Amino acid sequence: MSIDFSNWSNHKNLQNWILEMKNLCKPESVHLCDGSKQEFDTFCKRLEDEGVFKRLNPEKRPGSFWCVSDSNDVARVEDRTFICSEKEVDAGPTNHWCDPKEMKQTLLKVFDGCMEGREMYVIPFCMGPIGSKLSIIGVEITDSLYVAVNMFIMTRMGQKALEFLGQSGEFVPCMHSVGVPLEKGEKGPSWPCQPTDKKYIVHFPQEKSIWSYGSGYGGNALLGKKCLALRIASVLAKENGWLAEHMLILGLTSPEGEKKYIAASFPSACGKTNLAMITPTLPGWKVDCVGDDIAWMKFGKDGKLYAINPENGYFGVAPGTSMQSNPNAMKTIAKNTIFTNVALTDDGDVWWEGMTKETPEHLLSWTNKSWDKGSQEKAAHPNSRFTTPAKQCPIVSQEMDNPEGVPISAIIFGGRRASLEPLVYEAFDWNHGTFLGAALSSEMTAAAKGTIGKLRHDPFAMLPFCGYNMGDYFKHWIEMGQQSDASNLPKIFHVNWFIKDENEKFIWPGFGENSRILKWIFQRCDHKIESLDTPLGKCPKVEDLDLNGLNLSKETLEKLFHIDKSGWEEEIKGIEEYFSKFKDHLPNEIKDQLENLRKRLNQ
Ligand code: SAT
Ligand code: MN
Repeated sequence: MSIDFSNWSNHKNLQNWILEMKNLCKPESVHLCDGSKQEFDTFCKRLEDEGVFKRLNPEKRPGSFWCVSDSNDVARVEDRTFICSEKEVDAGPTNHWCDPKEMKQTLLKVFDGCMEGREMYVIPFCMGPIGSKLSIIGVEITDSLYVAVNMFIMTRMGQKALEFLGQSGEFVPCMHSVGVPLEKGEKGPSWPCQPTDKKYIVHFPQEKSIWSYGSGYGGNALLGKKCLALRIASVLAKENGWLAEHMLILGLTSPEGEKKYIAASFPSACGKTNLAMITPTLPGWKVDCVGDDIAWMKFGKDGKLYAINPENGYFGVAPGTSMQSNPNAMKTIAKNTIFTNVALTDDGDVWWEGMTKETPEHLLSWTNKSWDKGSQEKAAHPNSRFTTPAKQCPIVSQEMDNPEGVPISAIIFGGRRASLEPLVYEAFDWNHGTFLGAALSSEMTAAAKGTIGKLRHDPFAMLPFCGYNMGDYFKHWIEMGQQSDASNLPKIFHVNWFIKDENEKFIWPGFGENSRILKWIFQRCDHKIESLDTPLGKCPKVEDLDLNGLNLSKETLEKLFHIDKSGWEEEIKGIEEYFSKFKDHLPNEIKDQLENLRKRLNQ
């Protein structure tokens, strides 16, 4: 069987690669995607006919679908994620490394015939605005129709990507299979996948290629996202002097009409989507959303750092999303959305924990079982997700398609910390800010397989996403700071929305109220207000924080900014031990920052 490439692409390398992969995977047929609405609708209909998708009640949620995954395929599998650089040291101590030749052998074996009895879909996609110098093209080959329709929402895919690629442009080959071939006529499971220890999420940073096997879920399978836009892009960024970061991008406009862009980095499932779409409680302040997960940033000719969001949709955590916590997300997902692993209501709509005050009496849970109110089990999986078009967000930024990106004034780092880290502080300078990113720790969430709530180091919220040695990544950040002068560099901040009291209750209201902190950051960028030097960094003067109407007690306020010296001494020991992993790849600048912090605390 040959493939008819006419009317699709005459890119010879692309054609050859597709033929090679077809010969390896031996699919029954090949579908070259054009990215049209008609194609998307046909695919969704097919998923419906196969019983994978259930169409939601069109009166409640038009154009939307519900589906559930296999219970062994619900999150990223970090233990099965590999960085196969030529040298082990280039993957660094935080990544799983495997010799590229050895891994290729393994992959060629598992991919051999892996698509038998299935259709192979070829998905050309563009990460970033079409035509932007910052954008990168990928082509994902997959045997999962679910992946194809998700890629349709998450990326700019199909003919427009192919046109941008032209006859000889470069692309990142992204090979994906769920790893479950079918006998002739066999139907197979509705969510085919392999057990965890047979999954492979593999990156070849030298060759710039991705191979993913055995999982159909999220970042394991939608290869434009974490695999390309973070792991491979971080390597490209290091090679070419830019940054590929796990950051949201938002525009903040003051009541006076002045606008600044802020990028913010938090680990998975720590509220990036909520902050990116925040509804400020402060009168007159407005936010628009450029992106909720990934930022690619490069210095412009004017010395300012410009950011684009490479994605075209949101793959957001459903539980906890409500009209109170994130009304803009709720409006975004009102239609044309794919829901994975949430619960289904009796009237054909979706539900998850935290969505409404009242829990429905009866649901179909994410495990496809009848579920009654009061049940011990969660109705929706904690890492259940919505896949939804960015353009549907009521506050989507007009700049989302701007090929030049938006100028970043501030960068925020944050994690989930029940104690120790105060509500907000500012770094003394770029190198100190780089240290704050490097020293970031956060309690683990359901976004990855692992122990929920366990505190772990997660530098720059990039622990699972950095495609090379994390020590070299720190160095790259230090060097980026030397590309421009201090007046043009974004200011760097650290925040912690998750401080708890003795009764395990959050003491900061969070969500829309975080706009109070954004206002302080905004004003600090203009040097409009002064700050208070502390051992950790520059803290707000109480009178400069707009806390009007919050009714915070003096005691709470103190807790929010308390610096626990002995706690910090322990923290420093932990950071030092963690940094020692990086051996001579840890930049001296970062070592110095840790020493400076220790000295400031002891003063
Ligand atoms: O599954 S994803 O990797 O896309 C989500 C996340 O962990 O941020
Ligand atoms: Mn993420």
